[in-house]
Amino acid sequence: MIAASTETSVRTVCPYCGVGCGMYLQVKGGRVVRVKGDPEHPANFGRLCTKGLTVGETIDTPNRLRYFMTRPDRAGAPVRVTPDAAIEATAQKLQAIIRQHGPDAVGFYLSGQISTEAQYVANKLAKGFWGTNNVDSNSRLCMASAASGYKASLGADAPPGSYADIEQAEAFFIIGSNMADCHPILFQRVLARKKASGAAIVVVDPRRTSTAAKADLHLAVKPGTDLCLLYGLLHLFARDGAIDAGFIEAHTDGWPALVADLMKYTPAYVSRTCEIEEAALCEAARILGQSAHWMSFWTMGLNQSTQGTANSSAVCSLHLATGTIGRPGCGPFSLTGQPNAMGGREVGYLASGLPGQRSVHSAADRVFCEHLWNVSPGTIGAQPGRAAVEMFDALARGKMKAIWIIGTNPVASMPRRARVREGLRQAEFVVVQDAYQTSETAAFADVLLPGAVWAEADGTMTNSERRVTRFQPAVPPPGDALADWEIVCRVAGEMGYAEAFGYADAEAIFDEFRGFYNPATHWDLRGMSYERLCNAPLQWPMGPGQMKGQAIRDREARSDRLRFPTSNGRARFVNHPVALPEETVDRAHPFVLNTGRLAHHWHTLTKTGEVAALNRLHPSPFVVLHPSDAQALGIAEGETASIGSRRGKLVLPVQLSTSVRPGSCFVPIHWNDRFGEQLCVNEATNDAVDPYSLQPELKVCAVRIEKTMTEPTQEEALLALLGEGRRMAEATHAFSTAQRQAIVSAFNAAFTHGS
Ligand SMILES: Nc1nc2c(c(=O)[nH]1)N[C@H]1C(S)=C(S)[C@@H](COP(=O)(O)OP(=O)(O)OC[C@H]3O[C@@H](n4cnc5c(=O)[nH]c(N)nc54)[C@H](O)[C@@H]3O)O[C@H]1N2
Ligand SMILES: Nc1nc2c(c(=O)[nH]1)N[C@H]1C(S)=C(S)[C@@H](COP(=O)(O)OP(=O)(O)OC[C@H]3O[C@@H](n4cnc5c(=O)[nH]c(N)nc54)[C@H](O)[C@@H]3O)O[C@H]1N2
Ligand code: SF4
Ligand SMILES: [Mo]
Repeated sequence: MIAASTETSVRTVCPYCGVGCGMYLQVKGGRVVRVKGDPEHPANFGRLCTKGLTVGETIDTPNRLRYFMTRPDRAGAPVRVTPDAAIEATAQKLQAIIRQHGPDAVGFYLSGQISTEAQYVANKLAKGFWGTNNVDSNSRLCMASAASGYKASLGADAPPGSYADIEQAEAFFIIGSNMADCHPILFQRVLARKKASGAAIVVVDPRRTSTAAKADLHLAVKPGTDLCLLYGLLHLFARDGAIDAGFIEAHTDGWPALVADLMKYTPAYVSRTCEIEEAALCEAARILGQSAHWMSFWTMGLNQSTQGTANSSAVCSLHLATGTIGRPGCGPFSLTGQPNAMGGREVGYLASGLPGQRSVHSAADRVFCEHLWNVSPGTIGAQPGRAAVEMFDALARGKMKAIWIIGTNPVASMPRRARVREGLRQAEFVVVQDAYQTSETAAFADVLLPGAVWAEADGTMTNSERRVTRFQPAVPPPGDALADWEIVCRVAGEMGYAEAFGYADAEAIFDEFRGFYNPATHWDLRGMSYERLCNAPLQWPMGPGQMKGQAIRDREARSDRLRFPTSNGRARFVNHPVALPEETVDRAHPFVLNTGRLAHHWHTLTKTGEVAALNRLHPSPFVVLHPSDAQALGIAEGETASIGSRRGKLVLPVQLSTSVRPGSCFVPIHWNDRFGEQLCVNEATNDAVDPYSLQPELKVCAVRIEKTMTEPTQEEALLALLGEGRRMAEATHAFSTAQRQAIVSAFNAAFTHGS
């Protein structure tokens, strides 16, 4: 027994962004009292950002979901039941629906914020045992376009390089990413490299973000025109002799066809289309073209687009054309948003995926997985399941009857979210497995399953650079909460699959997952084990007996031996036509709505909303307008405006700033229903998707902005008051725990099913 007064230290990983910083949780008296950066972790070398430093405060909060609950009456509040009762009810209801409507009537909607082990067992249960490929995840809103772009261009998903390339690069191209706020520790490494070696930073973002503020060159591109800009850069590389003809010849296909099409993307044309200075475009091409070593970073500004796959492939093309790939200091590097989005992609938690970067499209892959899962041939369907947007749509149309949501809050985070609410209302059975009870989605659950957070469970997560870090229990889970993988396995057992899901622990799941080694994509965890991961995080590919993972994939000592993981070993120049965003502005909706993140908050605030210091940094929601637009609309700073699209509207206080382009506005995604009515930006966003990645266009939709004059209704005033009370409670700790709980419950009561 450890004495209650002794402080112990548990090595773990930060559960927020995909940088995947290593950290220690300092535990005393059964509580996490402090968080420290892990000085040896190769992602952060001891540093942590504000979110990481305060994550200890999100573990033991009044808003944790502590008990298994069912909601006998959808209009009423959920009631506490025993874990066995909830697990049995879930298993029986799912089984009944599968029996009556077939396996495609059910599905999982998963998250890049749960362990690889939990993602793996959920995927196995649906695809291998229920017999449906209806497994998708919030990565569909996040990384899907990077994944499909990588596969199309390089043959396999995941970046070819590592963070350590930063310290060898001479230039950085950051496009559609606000790295300074969203991947802060990695951006510090970029800034340190700039300071040490003079490496130049080029940023492409319609907003002047904190990232753009540090750039040598900022191209404030017209929203949704990045593909044209990327082709413009390729055009200039070709025109100015910045291409590596030897590399193109030896390792790629498709250049002649692409180069012919590039003729059109002259600086003058690109400057007009993207609304940037011609000279600035030429300067960007010069900086990148003249650097022998440079890296690209991209995230949601490129991925969340109906051209997301094309955008991602075009970034790869910049590197293939200049031969800046497969060697140190180089490469196209897509940053993962969530802490374990990479693990999910490896597990195959998108609708077409199978473990070990396999695909339901491939007969050989299906047979391989059926064999390892010991299920009969033909169990895994050849058709991909429903992707996120389609899944909720299918629920709304009655094509699907049940959904099991784990670790994500789609009622707040999905585009055109009215359709999501409709889907959940129409569904016969909604299971929500969450660690917090304040998620907007929890209000729609028939069954609530309490997940343990990462600090209370065993598991692994894989960060942006393919590095696997293990986490271990530092404190016990609250109430009846269980590790996410365990809940899934217990339901599976109850459904009659006890043998296939009777894992003794998370390690047993990891060991099974390693067996999915895929020589075709170089995905290889065989050299890893829980024991080895205890001592240090490890990067894949890592074969059996290897001491170290491979920092740069697709690299050979002799360049003539370089093989990309495509069928012929050559990378591909993918040639997609340039198109406009699905929704363009018109007279009725003359503004572009851009959405995204703030530095100190995380998504839908179930976690960072509990941290007083972070609430002080970003206390409340807002919309950013350009002063010239605000003047024309007659809106002053601090007044409220309604922002309405063809789908729905929100009402927010206005902040004025020249950081947004005239004709655009920016709304952070963090504040949703529990903070008041008409705050959720996804009431307005568009659910049009990229044809390849099926990722929705969350960054561009057309809106009308108007000054709001109306007095708040009594209900609005009451809700605002409750919201204010709640924020005060958090900010000042002026209320007792019981008072805080009463405020939270009163608030939640206002948002029971469907209100
Ligand atoms: N602080 C914080 N950090 C986070 C998160 C968080 O919630 N808070 N979430 C994590 C997750 S899951 C993710 S996915 C990442 C997201 O990380 P980022 O993608 O960096 O963050 P976003 O704010 O969504 O969007 C990035 C930028 O895209 C720009 N953009 C909008 N439209 C366009 C366009 O047409 N072209 C270009 N080039 N840019 C455009 C926006 O102005 C914005 O600055 O962050 C991760 N890190
Ligand atoms: N308009 C607009 N919408 C967006 C985006 C945008 O840029 N603009 N970005 C999109 C992107 S990139 C993303 S990633 C999504 C994020 O959207 P979500 O995934 O919906 O956001 P989170 O708030 O992170 O939700 C995570 C949920 O999991 C719960 N949770 C946390 N830890 C655990 C755990 O260990 N176990 C379990 N079971 N539950 C846990 C939290 O309480 C929370 O309810 O939003 C997307 N939506
Ligand atoms: S940079 Fe990301 S992983 Fe690192 S401490 Fe901050 S939120 Fe956590
Ligand atoms: Mo994300």
